[in-house]
Formats: sequence, structure tokens, C-alpha cells
Amino acid sequence: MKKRWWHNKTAYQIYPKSFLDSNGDGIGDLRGIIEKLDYLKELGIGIVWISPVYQSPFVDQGYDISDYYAIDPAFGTMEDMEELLAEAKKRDIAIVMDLVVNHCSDQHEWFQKALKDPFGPYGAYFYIREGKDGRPPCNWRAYFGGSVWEPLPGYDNLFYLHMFAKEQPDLNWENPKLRQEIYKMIRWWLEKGVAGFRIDAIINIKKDLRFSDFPADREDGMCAGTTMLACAHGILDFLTEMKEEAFAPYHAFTIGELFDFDQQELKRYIGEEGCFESIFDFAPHLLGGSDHGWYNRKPVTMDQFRDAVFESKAISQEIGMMANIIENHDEPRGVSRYLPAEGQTERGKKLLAGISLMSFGLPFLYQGQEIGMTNKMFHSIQEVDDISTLDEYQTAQEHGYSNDEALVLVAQMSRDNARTPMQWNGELHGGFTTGIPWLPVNENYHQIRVDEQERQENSVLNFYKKLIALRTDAVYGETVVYGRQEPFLPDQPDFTGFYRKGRENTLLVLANIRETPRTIEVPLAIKKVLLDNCSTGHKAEETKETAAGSPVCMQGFQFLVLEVF
Ligand code: TEU
Ligand code: CA
Repeated sequence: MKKRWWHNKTAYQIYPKSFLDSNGDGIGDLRGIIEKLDYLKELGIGIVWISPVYQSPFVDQGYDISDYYAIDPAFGTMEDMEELLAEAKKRDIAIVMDLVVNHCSDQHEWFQKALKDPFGPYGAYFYIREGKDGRPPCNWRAYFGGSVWEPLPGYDNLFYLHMFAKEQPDLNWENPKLRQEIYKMIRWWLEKGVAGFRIDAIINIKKDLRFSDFPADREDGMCAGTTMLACAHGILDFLTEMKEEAFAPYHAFTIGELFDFDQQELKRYIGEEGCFESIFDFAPHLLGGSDHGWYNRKPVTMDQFRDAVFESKAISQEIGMMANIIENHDEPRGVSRYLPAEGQTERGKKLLAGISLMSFGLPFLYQGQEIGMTNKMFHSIQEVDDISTLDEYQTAQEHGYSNDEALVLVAQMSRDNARTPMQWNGELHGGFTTGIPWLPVNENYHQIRVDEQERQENSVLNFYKKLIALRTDAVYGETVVYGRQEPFLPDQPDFTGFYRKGRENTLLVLANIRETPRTIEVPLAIKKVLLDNCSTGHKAEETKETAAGSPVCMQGFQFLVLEVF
């Protein structure tokens, strides 16, 4: 694998609205991020992706952009952004912005002009089609519910397409003029000094241009948008052009958010010839999903998590470096979702961190993950902000669940779980704001908070620091970053084990994912214990040498990284 500057970094996603509010209006902002750059540096972060900070009406929390060249006043000014770039640079932190170009906001100038003249040049920036006698052109369902087609206000029998909310009209990538507008905008930001982009929902830019019906998959008579995507061919032409015209001249770091792509084509997405530098590895996060909606999801075990990781790495590590996550702003908190109830402890959180960060890939933390933040308690649907949760709540009700039942069902997956404010300290609202937070802070902010974990040597936060530091370690860094990941005892229940085989050394990662102790026979001699989530920090414990075939006694939820030979 050809080495790239970002391979040994650790990345961190900031959800700006909930990170730190510098002026007391209850909304996190760019100055809040600037204030915490030293915190991120201290953690060992080298790349920061910031969810959208562009001008937006916030129908989908900034993923509906009304001006790509402006910072939303809620977040600050363009000067703040420039200062953030300069301050990050001083600390050797690369700033990655969110690139949301499958759609824009219905308040964007382009869409406003299209509304005035649907058959004019700006109408051609969108998908505007005639309906069938006032009914939508076809039966595709939007991700946030309802038809992808919305009547074009003021016209009879004209509709525009939106894969997400109706306030997020899809941009017509078939139009070369639109594509050039996008490339121009990308270059403009790269000129400003951003290192690259996380590329939102990008698989959606290629449609099946027949715009025809597919068999219905729910009682509403519609089919999932993804059914259509499977029949849309040729996306790589767009992506290659975007790379050549916008990213490559600036050597931009690009990481794609792709769910439904042809795995056979991974080589064309990442790796040396790929159109992106990396993509997120969502393999574990797709587990348990249902075509019917969140209410119908199945819980996921850590063994399934392990199998999904192994399956994915077996293919991807030959091709390029995908990014490992346990959560993001669209997913529940990883510790609440994947750890068994009895393992949702500090020890369990370190174990999950260890599995994620020791796996082959670019570690991508989501804000608050480093202190083990958990899902939120929802007392009523009125507390929910997220557009997707509200839609799924309705779907659950339509399938016969009472209000209370529907709330419990969607609460597990709600995107608001991860969007509650960052828990900095024990002050009111966790130190996130001196005002009223836009979304209430998690009730557990007294127990789970940065300031305390900075003080405690054995905190989750300090365990993350150790894991992150291993990537640049003089002796083990090469193995942690490039070593081959190979399963160890892959059939043991409630257990995850794997090797990382590097040029200089071999590491063995062991995780006992149950309360009861177990004994593992390690076929190779153990040279050293690099990490132990049960260690009390005494130096004497850390150098144990054993002969090949020795048993290792593991406590409940113990996680170990051993050097073996
Ligand atoms: O998400 C794209 C996406 O497909 C999903 O994650 C999913 O449809 C959604 O979370 C359902 O709950 C990206 C962004 O990450 C997400 O926040 C935006 O809402 C979406 O695109 C639209 O821009
Ligand atoms: Ca603010």
C-alpha cells in the first residue's frame, strides 16, 4: 500500500451545533471549536471533520445548504472560519469540511430561480418532471418518508425530486453546468486552506433516469430509494471527474459516506486509483437493519460486530484504508448500541474503543466518544428534534405501536442520541453553554465529563489517548497502522481476538466480552503487554514474558494488546 500522510493520524468528527457554545446563545460555534483545539491536540487528533457550518435554514441540521460560500451566522463568520484554519494549522491539525452536494436547500438561490422558471437554466440544476395526472412521476420513497417527488409550488403537474426532506431538492448531476458550479465551489474552499472533505450521501447523485416504478416494498405502495440506486449506473464517471477537476490539483483528503455501493468496485472508490482517499466502513452499522423501518430492527451482538469487521477487513485491507467508527451524528452512541448491558461500564467502553482503534483502518472518533458518552433518555416525542426520528416514530405508529411503544423503539436509533451537547464539566449544561442549549444535555453529564476524566489516570479518555498514541509509536506504530489484521479464535462466543502482523512485530488483541472470566491459550510466546483495560497502572505488571502455548486468564470485559513472537 502506498503510504499517505493521513494513514497514521486519528480523526475526530465535530458536530458543531453541540460542541461548545462560546457566546451563550445555546448553539455551538466556530469560536467554541477554536477554544478546544488544544484539547484535541492533547488527545492526539490530526484530522478534524466538521459537520456543515454553511448557511442553512436547518431543516436537516445544516445538511440543507442555502449558500455554499457563507458561514451560517449561528456558527460565526468567515473570519472565524479563517482563524480556525490558521489555528488548526499551527497545531498540525487538518480541517475537513462536509461536502453536501447531492442536494441543496430549497432556499438556495438556484432553487429559487428554478421555481421562477422551471424550464430555464436553473430548472436544469434540479430534477423537475411532469407527474402522471397530478400524481408523482414514480413510486420512490424518500429517506425521511413520503415520496421523493414534491409538487413544484405554483405549477400544475410539475414535481421536483428529493431523496431526503422536501426542503432538500436533489441537484441534477447530469447537467455539466451544475457539476462545474460544484467543482468551482470545492476549489474555492481548498484555496482557503481546508484539507479536504467528508462527502455526504454521495452515492445518491446518480439516478435511474427512467424514473419508473419499482415493486412496492411497504403498504404505502412505494419502494426504497436504494432499490432505484441499485439500477443507476455510471456514478464513477461523475466521481472521477470531480476528483480530477477539484480534489486532485489540491491533493485533498477525501472521505466518502457511501452505504449502497457495489463492493466489487471498492478498488475504484479507494486505494491508489480510487476516486476518494477513504470511505467509512459501515459494515457493523448496517447490521440489524430492516427494510420496514427502525421499529423493526434487530439488536446486534458484539460477535456480529466482530464478524462484520473481519469480513470487511479481509477485502478492504488489500485495497486501501477505510475509516473505522463506532458512532457518528446519524447513529446511536456505540457503547449503548453494541455493548451488552452488563458491559456498559468504563471497562467495557475501553474494550470497544480498543477493538475499533486496533482494527485496520483510520480511526474516526465522534465527539464525546472519547469520554464514553451514552444514548439519551427520551421522556416524550416532544423532546425529539431530528427529522428522521420523527418520521420513524410515525411509521412505528402506523404499524400499530402505541405512542409509548413507538418512542421506546425509535429512541434506540434516534440521531439525537449522538447530538446532545458535549459534556465538558459539572457546571450547568455540562459546561457546553451558559445559555439554554438547543438540545438538552444528557442527564448523566455529572458522571460522564471531560474535566474529571482528564484528572483520572484510568479514565476512558486516557485509554483513548494511549490507543491513539500507539499509531505513532516508534516501535509499534508501523504495525498498528499497516499490520495485517487476521482473526484469532473467530468462533469463540462473546470474544473478539485478532492479530496485527507488521514487519517488525506482531500484536495480538484479545477482548473477553462477557462478565465471567475465561482462559485463552495463546499459541505464541508473549513478550509484552502493551495495553490492558484492567491494569491499575503499576509498571511491574506491564512486562510479562511467557512461553508459547501459555494460558492467559482474562477477567470479565478485559481487553488486552499483547506483543507476541
Ligand atoms: O446521511 C446519509 C444517509 O443516507 C443516512 O445516514 C440516513 O439516511 C439517515 O441518517 C437516516 O436516518 C447524510 C448525513 O450524514 C445526514 O445527517 C443527512 O441527514 C443526510 O446525509 C442528508 O444530507
Ligand atoms: Ca453560539
